[in-house]
Amino acid sequence: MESASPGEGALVPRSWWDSDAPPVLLDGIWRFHLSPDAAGLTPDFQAPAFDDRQWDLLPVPSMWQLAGLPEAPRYSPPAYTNVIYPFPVDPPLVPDANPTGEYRVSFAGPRGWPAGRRVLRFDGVDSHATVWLNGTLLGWSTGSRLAVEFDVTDAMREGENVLAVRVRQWSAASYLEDQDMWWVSGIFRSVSVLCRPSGAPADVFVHSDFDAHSGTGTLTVEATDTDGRAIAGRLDFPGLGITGVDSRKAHSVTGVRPWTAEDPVLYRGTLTTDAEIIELRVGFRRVELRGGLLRVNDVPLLLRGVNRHEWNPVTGRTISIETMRQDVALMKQHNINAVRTSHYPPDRRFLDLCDEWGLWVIDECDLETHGFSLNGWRNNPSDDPAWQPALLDRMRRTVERDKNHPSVIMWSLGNESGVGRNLSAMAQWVKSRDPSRLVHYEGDWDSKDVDVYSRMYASVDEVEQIGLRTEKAAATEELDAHRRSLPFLLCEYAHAMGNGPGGLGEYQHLYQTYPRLQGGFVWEWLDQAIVSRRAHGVDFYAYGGDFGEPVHDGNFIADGLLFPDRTASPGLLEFKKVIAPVRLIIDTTARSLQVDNGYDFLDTSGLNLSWVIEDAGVVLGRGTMATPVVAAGESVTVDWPAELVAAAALPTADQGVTGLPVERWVTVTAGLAHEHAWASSGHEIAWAQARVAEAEAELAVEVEAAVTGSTRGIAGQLRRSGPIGPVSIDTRTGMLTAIGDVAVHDARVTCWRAPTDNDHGIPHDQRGTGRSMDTHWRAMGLDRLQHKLIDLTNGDQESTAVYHVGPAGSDAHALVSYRWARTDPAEASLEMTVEPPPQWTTMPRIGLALQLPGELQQVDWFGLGPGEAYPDTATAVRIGRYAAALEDLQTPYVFPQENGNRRGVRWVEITDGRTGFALIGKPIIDITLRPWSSHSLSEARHPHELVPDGLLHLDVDAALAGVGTASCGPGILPVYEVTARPVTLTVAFRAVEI
Ligand code: IPT
Repeated sequence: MESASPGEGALVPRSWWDSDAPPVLLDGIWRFHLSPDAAGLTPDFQAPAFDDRQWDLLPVPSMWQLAGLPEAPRYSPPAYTNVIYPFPVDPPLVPDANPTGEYRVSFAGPRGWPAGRRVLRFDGVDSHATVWLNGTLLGWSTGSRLAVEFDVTDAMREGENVLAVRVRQWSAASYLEDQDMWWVSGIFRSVSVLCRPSGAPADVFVHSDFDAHSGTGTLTVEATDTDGRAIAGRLDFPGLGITGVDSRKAHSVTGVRPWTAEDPVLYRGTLTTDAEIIELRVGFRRVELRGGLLRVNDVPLLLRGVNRHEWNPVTGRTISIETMRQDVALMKQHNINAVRTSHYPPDRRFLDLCDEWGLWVIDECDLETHGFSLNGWRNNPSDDPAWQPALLDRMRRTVERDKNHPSVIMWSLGNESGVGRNLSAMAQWVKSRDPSRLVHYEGDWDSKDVDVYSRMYASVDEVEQIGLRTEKAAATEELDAHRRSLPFLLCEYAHAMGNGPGGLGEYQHLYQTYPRLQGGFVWEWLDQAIVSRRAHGVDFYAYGGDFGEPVHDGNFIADGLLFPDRTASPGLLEFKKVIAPVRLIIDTTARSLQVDNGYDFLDTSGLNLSWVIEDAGVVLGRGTMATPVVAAGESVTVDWPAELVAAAALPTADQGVTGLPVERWVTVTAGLAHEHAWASSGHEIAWAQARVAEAEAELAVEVEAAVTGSTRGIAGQLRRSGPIGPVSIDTRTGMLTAIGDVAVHDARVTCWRAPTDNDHGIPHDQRGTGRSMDTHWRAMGLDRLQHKLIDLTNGDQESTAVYHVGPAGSDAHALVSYRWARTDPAEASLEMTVEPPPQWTTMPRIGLALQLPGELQQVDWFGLGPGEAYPDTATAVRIGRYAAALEDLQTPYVFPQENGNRRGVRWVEITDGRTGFALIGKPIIDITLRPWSSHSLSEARHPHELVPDGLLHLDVDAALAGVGTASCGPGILPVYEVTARPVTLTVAFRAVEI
């Protein structure tokens, strides 16, 4: 348990296959007992006669720390740390307090199996397992996410068998498994007993090469016995015209359809040996590094990837085939074409799905020693010869299990494990065992052992330098020359924690500009939270610290493109749009559409184009248009169909809403022409919008009779409020007190937001202060501004108030003027000019915050939508007319933070269903509406702590900062910052009745 050895007694690792010698699954309800430490271990529990009837029942597979949840952990609690080990770094020793699960199950030995070896297989046990069958010690194993098999030919009986497994949470191997994830344990993947008939192969290695020039596929199926000698067999692949051929020879097939992630063609066949019929699924493709580029079938790839941990908020790393299907389908639906299995090989069935539905895979070894970095990398197992067998064992088990998956194009040595000889040894072993794929590892920036230069969270500027090949040199000339010959990948970028990631488009632009930049993998796919329950019955998503861990990394575990329940976050929608494989460019002058095909292999014949043209959401016409067949990488321009040209020339549609601005927009959509396993026909892949100049210049703007209305506010306000058009202004302060009948409270400038996870992070690029935005903004006092009236003019139908606005203790203040004027009888406009002091350098927002009656819950707007958007996350939203209830305008980030901004708003109506008011941007505004204040939002630690306070909090912004990715990576790009420059918000108000 405290030895650097990988284990004892296991069989040589091999590839997985389905055969006519089917497994007996031992998954089900087992007996379980947890001991908190060595003293509590059960003597002789492995003896078949041991009476386990008092023990608990626990499902296998499962993770014991999640048992009892959501109420409370029944055994030991889950714990989350990122880099830091949750135990003293004293390798190979681990703490005495070592939660240990003892498992027992009895099963009937299968009858009628052919003669041969019997094998007990564990697909995943976290982290250290000692295994007995019928009291006989079979051995022990580590490598939590790696399969292990034991020979049970002698130990297994035909009648009743008793399997006993002791699973320790901590072992020497824990030092190799410091991935950024929950520390949870148990037999968490399937357990089975297999028959390996006498004379059947011990391993099968399928080589399926493809020559893109000749279109010829070459199939070689290498079946070997336990000594590595070739076994004779017969190959049958009806789809390839191969019947009954000798499997030991290479078979060339002309005219095969190659496998790509875009068109994952698999040929099904069998390998028949004297002892077993093995089912094979073959994809023909050639992965190579040529001309400094990663190519498949000769074509350089552009990877639009994500990092995927295996996680389910209820079952942890035990996940069902349905969840795997859901993940692959969601990835495909969102234009993702690649996955890095961070940071361990996934359940093998996930790779089957990647083969079938098409994803490029970087299969990563189960290795991370990141916590050694906190101790100056002293004693890092990556460079200590004592650990070499363990590291090689992990690499070997990764490659051997997964080597027959066409989707796997790269092997990754692991993650964040520093540098060292053992990593070099792993790379060398991989290259000799499987030269048909590339080797990846990020942790050694000199890239000496690898075939791709890989980095994480590099800034846009640095990535551009790499694209231009003007990056800083590697450690030696030789290493530098090698690295410059390599393509570049961001194996992690765009940290999807909370609101964000911002700035995806800038990276995508670089990938599309510089051939050396072959794409990247967003960190990460899913928020890894745990469903937990508060005493009063409220379920919530728990993160680090919620289980009382003394050392933890808080909500850094909730950093995915999917929320924990696998619904898409705004970040995923943004990613889908940014990486869309097809780009549509609408030319409203030429009445044409340009179709740029960014697929690597496919032409556009799998897509259907359709269009719709609208006046502020009122549809003037819609239809389809013929899709030009554009080859991969090419571009074609076609004319609009006559119906679209005609619709574009129609007079302005009646809005049913008076006086609000109308714009005409055309939207073109590319959807799937056919049904796929992962999406139905019509599923949207790409879209574009453009504003069409209206044929009729005249907009029907009928101004209704003056609506000044009376106010509902307190008497004093009423008396002293002077109506300006539909609004009432306090004549003592120059501040808004009512819009029509709607009382307004505290309408004043705001320059602050509830910090996002990214606002909490210190930008890696260290631009500016080296502090987080949150620290900076609070130091400036932007969260606690006070007003001092300097000048007030009350005129007839207008009012101007000038204020100094600054925080306590500081002599820096903004000069803010509120200028109200009647624009017409029904409309009043505000021009708020804010001149921030130079000391405020960079700010989250400049806008007007209003508090309104809480009954105003219905929101109807014309602008970008339907989802939230910030300046650097505004690609996925489109112009339209949208309606939403207040609660649906809140984005449920696992950690509460600024969210829900609606951008590019032309006008918005906010009502209680009958009356309310409209805001009209001059020309556009950002709006956020919440049932609580930004201050409450910034105090809450979980969404359920947020309670509506009876008011509607509305922010109307003239300037809003982007979100960036500083939670792990670069900060907000300069172009998306709000700098201390004068800003004017111009907005008109109307009272409305529905
Ligand atoms: C990087 C890790 O590789 C990944 O596992 C995860 O922790 C991610 O960061 C942040 O969520 S390492 C980081 C120090 C750059």
